[in-house]
Amino acid sequence: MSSPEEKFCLKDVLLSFKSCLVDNDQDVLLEHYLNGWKGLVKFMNSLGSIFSFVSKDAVNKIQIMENFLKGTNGEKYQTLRSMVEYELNSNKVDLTNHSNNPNSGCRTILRLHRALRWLQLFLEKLRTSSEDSKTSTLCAEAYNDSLANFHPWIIRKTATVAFYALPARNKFFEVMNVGTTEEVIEMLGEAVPYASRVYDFTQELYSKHNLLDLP
Ligand code: 1Q0
Repeated sequence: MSSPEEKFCLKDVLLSFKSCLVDNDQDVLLEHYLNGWKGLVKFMNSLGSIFSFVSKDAVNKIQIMENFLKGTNGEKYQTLRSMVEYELNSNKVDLTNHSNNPNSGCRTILRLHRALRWLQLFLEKLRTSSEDSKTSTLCAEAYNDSLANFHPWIIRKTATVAFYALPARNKFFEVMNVGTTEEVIEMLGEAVPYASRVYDFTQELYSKHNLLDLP
């Protein structure tokens, strides 16, 4: 478990996904979006090293995006809309072959975007779960309905085994550091719609540009 100063703050994550939405939900600020993910990774790390294979991948993808933001074309990566426009116009997106440009911003964000769908489903399941619900089951159901469709067998297997190490629902709520169960449920009720709005915008943007299957 993490030390107190590293304690996960659900509210901060919530606010990152809220504050990344701009232009009436018609764009997403990358920096705030990545801050949301960083908060989630902190939480995942506090659950123990069993999820380090997940957090390593997430951190790696966050890092790729931060490098774009800090790079010479950083201003092109301020928002998802500007990133898509820039990368498509400058042929930085490889639509068919992963090897030419393996780490475009578009394909990297797509991986996080798919994971956001898992998060959205998982949080909604947690929010509406009963006291005796098993977090491993809720997590596996959310995973099977989202990310699993994009993962090879070996990752699906590893993830499914790791889910059994998730803390029980009450412990989970406690680690979130929000307050009583009622307060956690209320917070989740606020969090899910923000994550959903970010997800919906990205899905529409990617679908419009045929980017949803980027290798
Ligand atoms: C709390 C439990 C965490 C469970 C996480 C479920 C997701 C399992 C995903 C398994 C990913 C395995 C690692 C590698 C995958 C990559 O192959 C894959 C594709 O990338 P690429 O470059 O090979 O094409 N990568 C991904 O699919 C991205 C996966 C990112 C997952 C990020 C998950 C972050 C989780 C945060 C914990 C949130 C805690 C929830 C409660 C918070 C309340 C607000």
